[in-house]
Amino acid sequence: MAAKKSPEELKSIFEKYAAKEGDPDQLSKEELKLLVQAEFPSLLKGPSTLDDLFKELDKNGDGEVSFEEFQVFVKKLSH
Ligand SMILES: [Ca+2]
Ligand SMILES: [Ca+2]
Repeated sequence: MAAKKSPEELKSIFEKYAAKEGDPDQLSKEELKLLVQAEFPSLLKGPSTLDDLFKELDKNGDGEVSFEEFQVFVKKLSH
């Protein structure tokens, strides 16, 4: 498991990747992929794919992950 990150670190990670393209407050699937590959590669070693993760996080189905939706991911990390 990756070293635990503080809420502040997670927020700055979210902002860094969300700002790469399109809406700077929303993570696209591509941005989520870059974020997970760079910061949490261990999450992609299990059976769940990035598609599964993205679907799980994008609760309102608008094709992007808001910081609020990202909290589910944060909770996953703390388990
Ligand atoms: Ca974005
Ligand atoms: Ca969404």
